[in-house]
Amino acid sequence: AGYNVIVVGASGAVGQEILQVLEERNFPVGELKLCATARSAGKEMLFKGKTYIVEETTPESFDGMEIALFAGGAASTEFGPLAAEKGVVVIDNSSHFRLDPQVPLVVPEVNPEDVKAHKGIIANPNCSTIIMVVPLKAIYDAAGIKRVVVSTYQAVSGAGAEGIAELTEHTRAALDGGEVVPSKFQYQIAFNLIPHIDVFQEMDYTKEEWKMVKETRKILHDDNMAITATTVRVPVYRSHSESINIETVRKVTANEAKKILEDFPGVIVQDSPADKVYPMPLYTSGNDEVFVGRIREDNSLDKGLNMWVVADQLRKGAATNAVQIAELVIKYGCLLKK
Ligand code: 2RA
Repeated sequence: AGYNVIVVGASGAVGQEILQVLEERNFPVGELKLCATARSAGKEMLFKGKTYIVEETTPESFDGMEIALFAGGAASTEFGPLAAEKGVVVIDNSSHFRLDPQVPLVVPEVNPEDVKAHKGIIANPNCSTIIMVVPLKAIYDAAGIKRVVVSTYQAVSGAGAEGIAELTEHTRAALDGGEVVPSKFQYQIAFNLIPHIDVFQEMDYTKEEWKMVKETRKILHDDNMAITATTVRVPVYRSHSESINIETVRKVTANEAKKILEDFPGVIVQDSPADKVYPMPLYTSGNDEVFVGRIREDNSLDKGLNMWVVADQLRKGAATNAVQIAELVIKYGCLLKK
């Protein structure tokens, strides 16, 4: 029994994490197919103790499949619509379809019902958006939100396995006095911060910053919410951190906010300054929750909150969120093939 699942982009950092999460959550997998570009075809990968050979993705790869998990990248554009036409429900981690009105953009703790409106493709939001919108939803429901100001401190895993490797290489070279050769990043990432993720667009904001603005409004169904973002690459391996300032409609004290967040699914509050308790990316990696700390009232606003949010970019930021969406597709019975 189970559902026939194809993972596209299986050999990359997100793809590997998707396999691990499918196994950990005991997702009801019937037949499993692992696909990637020709460059990765032939690689062996383990799932539930069984070895699978990665195949090159072709249109025929989707025959007989029911759910497709796309790790992201160009494959989504090339094969996503084709898979959906074949009756496969596509859960796509690329940015390509996220703002398409026909495509639900879903974080299961935030807007699960949107899954039901899918027409074959469901988009996984950008990692930095997912991490922000989980705690944001808790505050939004309790007190309404007028404006959000967010600054991110994004791990190198956001640039995939090569990004992870580059941090190691640059750090070693910097310490050994060797030559640092930037390739995934614009400059040396070791001992540095780079305020440039993706490409620059209108108003000299990057595409990463506009993603946080536009995706959050779509997920919360609130086009009036004022949001501004600054996204920065930092020398951290796997978890993204975000400093979030929120202007609320109704006043919320820090203690009220802490309680609201503690009660929200998918959030873990780590907030005890006297005991030096607050989330840090070195310790949140490998988890699926969004960790929140440094919860304070904004001293400069009548109705404002500050919080520090950290979560694993490869898991809740990508793989786990995608698998949770697949679980909703089954829960709501909205597969395409009956
Ligand atoms: C990054 N959010 O962090 C982008 C894509 N994962 O690089």
